[in-house]
This record gives sequence, structure tokens and C-alpha cells, in this order.
Amino acid sequence: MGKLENRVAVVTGAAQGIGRAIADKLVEEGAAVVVADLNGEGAERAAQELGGSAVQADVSQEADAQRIVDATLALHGRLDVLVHAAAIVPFVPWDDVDFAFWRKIISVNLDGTYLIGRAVEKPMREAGYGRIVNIASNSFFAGTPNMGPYLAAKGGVIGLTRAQATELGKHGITANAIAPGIIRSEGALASPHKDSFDFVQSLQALPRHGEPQDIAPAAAFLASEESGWVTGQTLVVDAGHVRN
Ligand code: NAD
Ligand code: 4PL
Repeated sequence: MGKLENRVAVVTGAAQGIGRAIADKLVEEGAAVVVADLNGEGAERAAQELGGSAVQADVSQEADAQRIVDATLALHGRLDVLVHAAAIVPFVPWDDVDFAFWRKIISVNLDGTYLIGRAVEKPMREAGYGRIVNIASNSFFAGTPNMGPYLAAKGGVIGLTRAQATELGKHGITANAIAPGIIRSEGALASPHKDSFDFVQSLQALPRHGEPQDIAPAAAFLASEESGWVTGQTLVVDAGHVRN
């Protein structure tokens, strides 16, 4: 018996990378998974491979966030778990950050977390049960360079997670964040971040590069009933790079 039997989970950003690895783990633990991603083809492919359903959606659009929830309820009649991994992972030198870029990152990475969280809240409140797991980043603690708006958004995600925990606890809903360290996702490997792995490894307690699968067990725990006495927390999963 997995720890998520009979549970229905939405995983955003699950077409690839950390979201995909988490979706695989939740299925392994018995959940029915809805893959929600801006990349519709990628979402379809992932859903087929893991035996779930796909929704093409932009989490920074209110109507799209609501449509993810509507589709999940139409398919399964319930929504127990949100793992929100969708985000843009930029590498832009500070001197090249303009207001349009700032707005874009805040819109997708912070507004998106608010919008999908708000949308899943309603069925969770009605059920008197829910698990919200937001994916933040240890870069918020480390102050990693070339990611200014991203650091600000991820700090916001940690703050929002604390607010969700406070406001929704009375409805049986927990909200926690995971702060991964640098991970060999498709996105990171296709960007200048790929050149940082050896340097960051020199700062880690555990001398090995991180894979998307290294984040999934923490997400499964926070998505399960077992974590019912844990809320408002940020779990750093980064081989000991930062200690918060
Ligand atoms: P990735 O770029 O490989 O995958 C991100 C996925 O999110 C993609 O499938 C993309 O299509 C989707 N997405 C982007 N914008 C979206 C939107 N507006 N609506 C819906 N879907 C959207 O990224 P990853 O490295 O796997 O990162 C996943 C999460 O982990 C993110 O929240 C990221 O900030 C976080 N994170 C990543 C690292 C890392 O080193 N890779 C470290 C810490 C935290
Ligand atoms: C330490 O969240 O946390 C690179 C890219 N390095 O996205 C991140 C570190 C990246 C990070 C992150």
C-alpha cells in the first residue's frame, strides 16, 4: 500500500524535471495524478508515460489555474494534493534585469503560486482535507547570483506558504514548501546553470550532483497524510548546501 492510495494530486510543471519526478513518485505511492503544464505536448507525453491525465495551462493566468481544478474534479471528483513545481528558472545577470523581466518572473513564479493555491483551496475546504506543497528554492537562502527576480519570487513563495498554513489549517489543509538545491533538470541542463554544478557541489555536505528524483520523496511525504502535524515549513533538500 502506497501512502497516497485513493488520493488525487495535481502536479504543475510536471512535463519535465522536478515536477515530472514528483508526479512519478506520487503515482508510485498510489495517487491519481493530473499533469498541468504550459507545454501541452510535454504534459500529454508525461501523463501517458505515468498513467495520468494532462491539462495544458499557464498557471499565471487565473482562468487557466481554475481550469486545472475544474478538469481534475470532472475527472476524479476530488482534489487532495497540489504540488506546485511550475516556474521559470532564469539565469540573467543583474545588470540585464529590466522591469518587464522582473514582472514576468514574479507573474509566473509568485502570482502563479497564489492563483493555483487559491483554485485548489475550494475543493480542499469542502472536503476538510488538503495538502499544498509549493516548490521554492534554496537559492533564496544562498542568495545565488544571476537570479534576482527569482530569489524575490521564491522568498514570496515561502511567505505565501506560511500564510496558506495559517489561514487554511482550520480546514484540515497543510501547506509546506520544499527548497531544492541545484538539480539536473532538463531546464537547468539547458541553461548556463549547467556550469555551476561542480562549484555548488564544493559547498554541499554530500559531494554529488542532484537529480530530480532526489526531491520526490520529500514531496511524497508532505503530500501524504503522515505529515499531518507539519505545516508552514520549508524543507531544504539540497545535500547540505545551505542550513536554514
Ligand atoms: P524545468 O524548467 O525543467 O521545468 C519546469 C516546467 O514548468 C516546464 O515543464 C515548464 O513548461 C513548466 N512551466 C513553466 N512556466 C509555466 C507556466 N506559466 N504554467 C505552467 N507550467 C509552466 O524546471 P525544474 O528545474 O524542474 O524546476 C521545477 C521547480 O523546481 C521550479 O519551481 C524551480 O524553481 C524549482 N527549483 C529548481 C532547481 C534546479 O536547480 N533545477 C533548484 C531549486 C528549485
Ligand atoms: C543553488 O533554484 O537553488 C542554481 C537554478 N543554483 O534554479 C535554482 C542553485 C539554481 C539553485 C537554483
